Amino acid sequence: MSKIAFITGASSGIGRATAIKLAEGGYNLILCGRRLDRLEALKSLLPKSSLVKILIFDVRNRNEVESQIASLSPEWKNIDVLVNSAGNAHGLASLQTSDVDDWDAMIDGNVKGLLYVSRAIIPMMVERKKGHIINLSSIAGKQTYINGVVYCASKKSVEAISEGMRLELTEFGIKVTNIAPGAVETEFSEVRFKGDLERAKKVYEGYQPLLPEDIADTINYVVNVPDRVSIADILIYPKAQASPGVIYRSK
Ligand code: 8X3
Repeated sequence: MSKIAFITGASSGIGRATAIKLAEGGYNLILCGRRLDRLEALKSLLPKSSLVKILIFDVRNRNEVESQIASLSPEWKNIDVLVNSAGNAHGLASLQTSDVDDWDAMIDGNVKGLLYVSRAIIPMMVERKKGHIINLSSIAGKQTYINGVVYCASKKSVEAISEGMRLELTEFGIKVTNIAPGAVETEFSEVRFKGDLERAKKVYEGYQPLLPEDIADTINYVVNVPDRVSIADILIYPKAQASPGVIYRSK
């Protein structure tokens, strides 16, 4: 079988764009997400030369994660690339006013979910003495901003997890790449603002945000460098952005 990439959060945004890019490059894919209809629609777009397996689970549900990954047949367990793309922001408010359920959603999805999936897949990579894990962090993992404390904390955790995975897995020939994008136009802001499309649109007004395809291109690059090369950490902004709060917009 050709190489296999396992992608969480594949039903939208960066995960979806990465699936398309890697399929074009000849990968077989395990597409993971919560929404079967979206994953089926994505599968129908992919080149027929790519074998595609769909797994439906919420990364926050540890039992689902474990049982879905355990259900893979032996040949599908030869996972070469894990893209931990699932994750979201919920709310944009100060610590003392924000909704504690939003904190749970972010810590459970962005941190614990990523860990559950990785915990299930890393032993397979260790056994084969090869593999590449790509963790989607954020500029929020590098710099904390007002009203985003828990989201930033969850992404700082991703940074720590990437660093720790690299320390523990290099010995087994497994690469770990941490990718921290700035503003990418996806459903991210729509989810953060709980469906308020007007508010979400404003985040990307007056400049050209990154597109999910830009991050997919980066992922495609890091998985295709020579085997001797390990790209550890990448920070990517749109041209108009200089920090989380500094974006130059046209008037
Ligand atoms: C998304 C980027 O700046 O909205 O992770 O936190 S930001």
